[in-house]
Amino acid sequence: MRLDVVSIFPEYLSPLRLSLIGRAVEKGIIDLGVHDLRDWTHDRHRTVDDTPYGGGAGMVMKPEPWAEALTAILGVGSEVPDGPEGSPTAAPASAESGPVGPEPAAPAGRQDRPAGDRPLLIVPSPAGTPFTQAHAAELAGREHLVFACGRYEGIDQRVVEWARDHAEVRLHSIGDYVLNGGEVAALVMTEAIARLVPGIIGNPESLTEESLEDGLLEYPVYTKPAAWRGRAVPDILLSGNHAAIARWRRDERLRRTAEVRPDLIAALDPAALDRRDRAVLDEIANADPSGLAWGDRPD
Ligand code: 6GU
Repeated sequence: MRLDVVSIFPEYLSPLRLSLIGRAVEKGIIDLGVHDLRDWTHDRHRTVDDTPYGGGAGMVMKPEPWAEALTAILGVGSEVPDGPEGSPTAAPASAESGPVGPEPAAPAGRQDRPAGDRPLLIVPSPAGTPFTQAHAAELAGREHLVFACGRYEGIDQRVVEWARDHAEVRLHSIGDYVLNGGEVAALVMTEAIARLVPGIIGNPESLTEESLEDGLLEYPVYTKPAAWRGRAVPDILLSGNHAAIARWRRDERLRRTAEVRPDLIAALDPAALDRRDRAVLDEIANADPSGLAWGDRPD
């Protein structure tokens, strides 16, 4: 997988060189480029922002540096220049020497490739679609992901519109709160994606049993000692009865999820629930006087 990130704070992305993703980059499973947007400016002050049309607080990221950066990174072919103040679209020499990402952007012309192989441009934004595990799993199979990290009040809207002619473009949010910029959100999304890329995690089984893969939260886990500060590990986990342990774990997942994320329970496919699942959920619903039993729920 090729992974490019563009930011005015490339140092913010240095965690991509650590741990799991860092090792994948070293092994060549992930080909990483971190780029400083200011490398595509041409004025003395390396300006990336300007005041918003229509007024209002804050600054907006100018379209020209973004278009030049994305032209180089997405491998856009012959483009109409921006106009009199526009400039050639080739990446400047320094573009590929960000502090954490010296690799060149791979050329990625697109018209003649299958849709899934087109570069995918992800714009982290609180106005985007909520990013989920299902998105992470889908994106882990992509050839080329590019994250465009905005700051200030955002990037000029025309950049997104223009980019749609050259790549698949998606806006994603990581939750209902406001960050100062897209960098941390890009880190969150790349971690969720990269750990699903084949060859990155030693034991792929640990991926399939996990929280949210099937719409439920994780069961509680325990390790030695069996008794600690007056608290015992649940007996069943010491029983050696693997079927009973699996059932207990599933019950715990259902209980936990019903307690803290009833929205996830409501979203479950009823066909994915067995009789025992329904009994556990009914028990929880009956214990809660305001709750509807599973079978009584609308839909
Ligand atoms: Cl993706 N960006 C910013 N700036 N704030 C956010 C976010 C993204 N997701 C939640 N809050």
